[in-house]
Amino acid sequence: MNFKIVSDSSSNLLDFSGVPYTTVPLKVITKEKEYIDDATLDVAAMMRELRTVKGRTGTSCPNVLEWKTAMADADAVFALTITGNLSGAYAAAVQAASELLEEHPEKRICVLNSLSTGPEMQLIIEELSELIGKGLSFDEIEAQIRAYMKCTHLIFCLQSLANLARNGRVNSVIAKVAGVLGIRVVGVASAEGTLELLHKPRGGVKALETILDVMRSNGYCGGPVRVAHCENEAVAASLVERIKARFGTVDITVLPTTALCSFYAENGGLMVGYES
Ligand code: X90
Repeated sequence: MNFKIVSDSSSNLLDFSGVPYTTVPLKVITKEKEYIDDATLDVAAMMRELRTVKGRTGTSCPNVLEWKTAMADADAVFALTITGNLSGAYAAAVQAASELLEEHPEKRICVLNSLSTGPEMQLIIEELSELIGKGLSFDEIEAQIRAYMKCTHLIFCLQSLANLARNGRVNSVIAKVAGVLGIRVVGVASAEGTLELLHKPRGGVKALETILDVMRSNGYCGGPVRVAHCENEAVAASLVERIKARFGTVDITVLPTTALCSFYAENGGLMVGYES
């Protein structure tokens, strides 16, 4: 069987070696322009331009045809999407798989709703790649990855929820009542794949300590960690140091967010994927 992993671009992982891999891009949309979340985009330039843009800005998910095209050249596909509760990406991928399977019943396609995004998706992609590398059957890989996904988590720290609230991805009434539109907030991807706001830490150091506390109380004990940051390399590095200081040698890597996560996490945003 020739296997392939297809992810939408909210994983921030536009390239991945070792196994056939493609991303299908989400888009960031302004009145004048569409930014396609792929490896050719200059994300820093997009973020600069967005600061001066007037009028509505939003995003759109990959369509059925884009998913189908990405899935078409393999016999066995694992497709991973951003949470289906905040985006149409999962529904489009499911539709693409069902159309492809109708045309090619011999194919195997498994569409996985991450109920999350960013670095939690990165962990799932890396695990899929390992399972494929072990030479397991399609069904075994599917069973193992679904089990693995039960113990991966996402925690985030954002300096602004403005784009999330404006686009209806976080309840803006709750955001206002909680008083979090102007200040730093720590939250997690809930079991339903929505944003759950947990804390309003005062100060950057407190925010990092809060992330560590939440991870630990949620069962983290030294497994792999994937960090993504939006123009916040120094604080991401400081989080890595703190995790190592508390847990010792940890397999931990840091990536910048690409377009979709940059748009919603906004400047200063941190996202952390980990295993419990
Ligand atoms: O379909 C679309 O247009 C995309 C909509 C995406 C909406 C949410 C993206 C959130 C990105 C923010 C912090 C982590 C949130 C975790 C949610 C489960 C990053």
